Amino acid sequence: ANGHISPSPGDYLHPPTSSILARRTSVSAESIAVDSEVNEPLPVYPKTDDQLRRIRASIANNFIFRDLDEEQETGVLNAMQEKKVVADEVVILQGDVGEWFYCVEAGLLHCYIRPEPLPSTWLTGHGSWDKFSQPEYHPDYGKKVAECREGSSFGELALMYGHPRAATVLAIEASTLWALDRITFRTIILKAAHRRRTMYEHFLSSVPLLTSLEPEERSKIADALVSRVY
Ligand code: 1OR
Repeated sequence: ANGHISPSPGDYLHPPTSSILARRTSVSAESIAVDSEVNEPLPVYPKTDDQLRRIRASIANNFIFRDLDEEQETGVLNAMQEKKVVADEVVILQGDVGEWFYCVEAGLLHCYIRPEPLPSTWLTGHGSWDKFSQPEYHPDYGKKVAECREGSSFGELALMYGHPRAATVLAIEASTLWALDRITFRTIILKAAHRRRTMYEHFLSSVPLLTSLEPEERSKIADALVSRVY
C-alpha cells in the first residue's frame, strides 16, 4: 500500500519460456516485481471525447484489459498516446529494448521472428535458407508468426520480462495505434493481472478436484478463468 513492498525472491522476472510464448493469452507474468515502480508519476495526455471513444472500442475485447477497475482504466487511458504508422514501418525491432506496449485501433501488422544468432548463410544469401524467400518469410525479419489487427495488441513480452523484443512487428497497412509506456503498463496492467492470478490460484487450491495439479498447472487454469455472475 505504501509503495515500498519488498518483493519476495519468487516475485522477480523469469525469462519467457516457450510455454509462455505459446500461451500469449496471459499477462500475469509468472512472477514480476509488480510493486517496484509504483512511485513513478504516471503520464497524463489529455484526450478528446472522440479519442477516448476510439481507445475504449480498441480495448473492449482485449483480455489484457479485463482486470482493470474504473480508476485503473482511467490511468491507462490517460497515459496512452496516439501513434500513426505508415505501411512498411517497423514498429518494433526484434532484439531492441522494450519501451512501449501497443493496441491496434485500425490497420494490419505482422510479427516476424528470425533466428538469433543469424546463420551465416542468411547473411550471404546462399545455402539452405531458401525457405526464407517463401511468402511467410520476410527476407530481413524472418518467419511470420502472428498478425495484429483492429482490437489486438502487441509488445507486452519485453515489458513483462525485461527481455529484448522477441519479434519484429511491421506495419503491412497504414495503421493507427495507441502506445502505452512501460511504467504505466507495469504499474497498472501487470499489477492488476498479478492480483487476479493470486486470487484465483488461492481459490483454485481449495477446489478438491484440482488438488492433484501442480501449482504451475493451477496457474494456467487461473489465467483461463472467466468470471460469470448469476
Ligand atoms: P515483445 O515485447 O517481445 C515483439 O515485442 C512482440 O511481438 C511481442 O512482444 C509480442 O507482443 C508479439 N513470439 C513472440 N512474440 C510474439 C509472438 C510470438 N507473436 C506475437 N508476438 N509467437 C511465438 C512464436 C514461437 C507467436 C505466438 C502466436
